[in-house]
Amino acid sequence: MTTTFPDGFLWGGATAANQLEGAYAEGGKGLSIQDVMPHGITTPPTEGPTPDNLKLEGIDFYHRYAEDIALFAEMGFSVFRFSIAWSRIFPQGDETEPNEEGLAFYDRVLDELEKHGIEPLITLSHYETPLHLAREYGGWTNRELIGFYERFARACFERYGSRVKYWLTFNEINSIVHVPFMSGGIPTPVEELSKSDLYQAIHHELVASARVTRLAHELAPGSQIGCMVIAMPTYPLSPDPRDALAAKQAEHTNYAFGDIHCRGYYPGYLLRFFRDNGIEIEITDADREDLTNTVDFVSFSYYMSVCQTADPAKQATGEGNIMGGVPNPTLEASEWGWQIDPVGLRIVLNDYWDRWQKPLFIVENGLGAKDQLVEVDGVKTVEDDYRIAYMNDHLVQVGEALKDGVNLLGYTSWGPIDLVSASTAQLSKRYGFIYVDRNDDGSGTLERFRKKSFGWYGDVIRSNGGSL
Ligand code: BGP
Repeated sequence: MTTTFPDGFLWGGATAANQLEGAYAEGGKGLSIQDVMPHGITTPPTEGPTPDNLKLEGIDFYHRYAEDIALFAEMGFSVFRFSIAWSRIFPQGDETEPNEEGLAFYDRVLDELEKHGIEPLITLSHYETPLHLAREYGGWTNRELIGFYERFARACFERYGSRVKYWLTFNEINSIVHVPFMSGGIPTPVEELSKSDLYQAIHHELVASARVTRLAHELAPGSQIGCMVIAMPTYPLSPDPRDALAAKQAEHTNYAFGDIHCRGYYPGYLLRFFRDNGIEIEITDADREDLTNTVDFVSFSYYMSVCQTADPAKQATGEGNIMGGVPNPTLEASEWGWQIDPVGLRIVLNDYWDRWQKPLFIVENGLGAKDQLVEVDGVKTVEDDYRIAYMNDHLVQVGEALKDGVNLLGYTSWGPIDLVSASTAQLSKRYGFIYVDRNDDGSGTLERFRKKSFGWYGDVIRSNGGSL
């Protein structure tokens, strides 16, 4: 079988602590913002953890990681992306000493990965700001968060730096523009949050990301640090140049994060956006210096594309899409309104490579769907041909991008094992190759079952993309 995927291409899956670990109060863990977000991203947080929050138990990866990693190994994973729950290491976020029990848990996960020859890819912050930092400090609007985050990162690099090469600083850092509480731990209701406060918080995250990049290079020589953005190509709704400009400007909102991470300074279009909108933020000389610590690679999630128009009458927002944009009349959508666009992935790969000339890493992609557990020859499984079709179509386009000359390090599908959805906080929006018996009402045995896609993905990995 011929393949366009290079030798050593990393194949695997991606997860986040808050969506699969569970054990929210074990091992000395403090509360994170997710522990008070039982109903997804649109409902205000609760006072404390409530029993209807599926994330509190997740899929119990905290206790079942060995079994789950063995299943990933069975598919042939060479990389596994997971996040370190900040509040396991610094329960409140502002302590000076890390929590040993929390550190020890990720030692065990890393041991297990090592046993199977799986490379770890760690996200330092995946929508999991310690709740205390949100409530007492206003989340990332507060400059003090830079120091707390740096201390957390230092503890991780000191402990795991010798065995972890790939690190991501903030998951989907550009999502903070749309979901400031989940992404930036900012408790102010969106309607009351000023643009200056929002962009100040963004600035703090960008400085923190750059400082931690420098720190990793100092403490863990050879480590590779990436930024992580939501990639969502935005097409003009029509050939009208005004629509093309509107699309470009919408892309700028996303590009800005990659531009600063890769170039080390604020782009002119963003400074103009600040001027036009009366946005004033504090950027010190030391911040400017810090920002010059650029990333080694660019990683991104890719689920969909959108359109943009200059015509206010046509500016309807697509359903279920936090990033905005106008639905594309040429594309089908998932059950949650996310428009399916495999070619868009080739476009993004070319675009990012042309723009930044840094190695790329696809760290999320997949189809959320309502799966049906059935019995075939006495074995419980899910016949998820729709998921196989989605992923196959996307990976074929990845192959095309490789032929276009794009430098791509690897591919981790989102949620290789079913976990709690970020946007809906439910389990019924499933992405996995492995089905987990847990339902939206919390019932279920937590037993794991291989879906049809499990075998399909294993074949893709073993043939290094040759079976696509
Ligand atoms: C990304 C997040 C993930 C994840 C994924 C799928 O935005 O980084 O945490 O959950 O999207 O989204 P959802 O779970 O809402 O379907």
